[in-house]
Amino acid sequence: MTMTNHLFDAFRASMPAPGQMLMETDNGRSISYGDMLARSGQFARALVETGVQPGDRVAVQVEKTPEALLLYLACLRAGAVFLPLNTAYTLPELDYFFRDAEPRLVVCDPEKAGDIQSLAASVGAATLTLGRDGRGTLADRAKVQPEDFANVARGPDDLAAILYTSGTTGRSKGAMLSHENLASNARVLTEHWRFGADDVLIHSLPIFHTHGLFVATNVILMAGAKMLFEQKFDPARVISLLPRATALMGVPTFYVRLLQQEGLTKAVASHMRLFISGSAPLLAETHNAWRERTGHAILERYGMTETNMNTSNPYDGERRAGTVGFPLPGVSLRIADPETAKPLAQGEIGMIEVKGPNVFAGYWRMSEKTKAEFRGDGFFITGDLGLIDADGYVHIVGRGKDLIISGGYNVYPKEIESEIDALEGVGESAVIGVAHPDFGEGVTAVVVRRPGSAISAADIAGAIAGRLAKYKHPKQVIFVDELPRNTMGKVQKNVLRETYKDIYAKAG
Ligand code: MLC
Ligand code: AMP
Repeated sequence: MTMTNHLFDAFRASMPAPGQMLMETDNGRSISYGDMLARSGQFARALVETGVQPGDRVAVQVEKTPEALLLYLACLRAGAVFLPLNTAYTLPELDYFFRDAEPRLVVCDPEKAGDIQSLAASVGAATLTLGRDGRGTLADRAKVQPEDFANVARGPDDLAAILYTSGTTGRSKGAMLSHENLASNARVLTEHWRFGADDVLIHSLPIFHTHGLFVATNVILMAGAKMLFEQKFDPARVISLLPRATALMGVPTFYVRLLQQEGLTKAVASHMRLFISGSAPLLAETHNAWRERTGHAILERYGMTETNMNTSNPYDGERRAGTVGFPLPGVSLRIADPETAKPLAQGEIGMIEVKGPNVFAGYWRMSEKTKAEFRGDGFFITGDLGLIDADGYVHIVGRGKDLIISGGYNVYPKEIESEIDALEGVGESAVIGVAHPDFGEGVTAVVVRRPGSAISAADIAGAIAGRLAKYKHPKQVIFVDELPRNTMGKVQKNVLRETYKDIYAKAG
């Protein structure tokens, strides 16, 4: 009897002939669909041999390699919960995730294994390694296994993955994503964006977040298509790949940097059928410049870790700059009063709330927090402020949550403020996002010194270096005598954002 494994079976159902390529890497490796099936089976067996049982978390902090993707698929097949972690996370950050998620197994880069192994052991997890060359103790254990593997049965509601998103309160929350959350979204996106077996996607995103892992990879697997799998985003490389590709998915910073390349022309982009942007707002000016240079209208979509993708501009029809398009099929979206939850009239600005098979199962071991972020009728409160225009396009006009998005990575000010405030010599701080030409928003710290202290920007940078991932570090630290406050005593971040709005105007 064959077991059903909800998400993997969905991929399997659209799998092309085993000899068809799934990916080609920038260092000349090719992985066919047949290889994927055989090797993910070996990896799944290695997981089971290591003691991973259905429902166990497998925490993974590794460089982007085909083997890292095989590990994701192996987790699905073994019924484990895949827990990817940004390679930039520091040891104190990892320590939190391990304590919270209690993984059975941690897979890390061999170069970091010394430090990570003891953190993992302190929560009772085993450690295996997987390096940037695809080798390590996990790969060693996998390659001696038989290639066939009887998938562990998993239903639509079983967990496939936990992805951590930082919280406004400073504590990261693990968003629990079910097999059906991922399967339904991948299916809808594949159809909506017309992906088919002939597509070739340039994959230059990291694979530890929703965008690179689920939106990009799951869509390719669901379409039986191929990826040009790049270790990291390199604009000149991307331009050189355009004539062999049909689609690109990126964060706005990708498009800003590609526009700086002289080689970006209509001719070089003529083989492409689709450019997609998301994870942060794409400026209308970038959209327009792209259309002028390449003849293509970038298709912008909107999603988040908790919900997968919610809206998309149309494939046919007008892709309207500065909007995120329409709710995807199966997704209900409404604009509500943030305080009273009362639905608002068309054109009014309010909280974006969504409901559908894409919306996550809740935060890992945080039932109160989960409850607080859903309305009684099951709509999830996104924290994004928006409106629906007369033609039905959704516009995101701001955030109700105190969040900065830098180069597509979320940074929660509270987390940085807590680190800075803990330093001797600091009275208080406010961390804000300021318009940045490359990253969209630049993380900026406004700091009040304690009387008599001479603490400098370099001192602050040095102190947080080993504690916070690099992309969270302030690009500038500004010292002031006091922070602006309203009559309630609350720091007025809007005043700070206005005061410092031009500090990155000339940055590149
Ligand atoms: C790197 N740095 C960043 C940064 N990325 N700083 C702020 N914000 C970022 N996003 C730091 C580096 O540590 C380095 O520090 C310096 O900036 C310059 O590095 P770089 O070489 O220019 O960076 P690069 O490696 O090119 O990375 C930039 C990037 C990358 C934009 C390509 O950040 C990226 O791939 N972003 C994609 C993020 C993503 O996938 N988001 C999706 C989340 S899912 P120093 O000091 O050492 O020089 C989601 C849901 C949805 O949001 O809807 O999709
Ligand atoms: P994350 O928690 O990393 O998944 O980030 C999700 C957040 O990114 C959303 O809540 C939005 O604030 C933002 N986001 C994603 N796509 C877009 C977009 N196209 N335009 C504006 N903001 C976006």
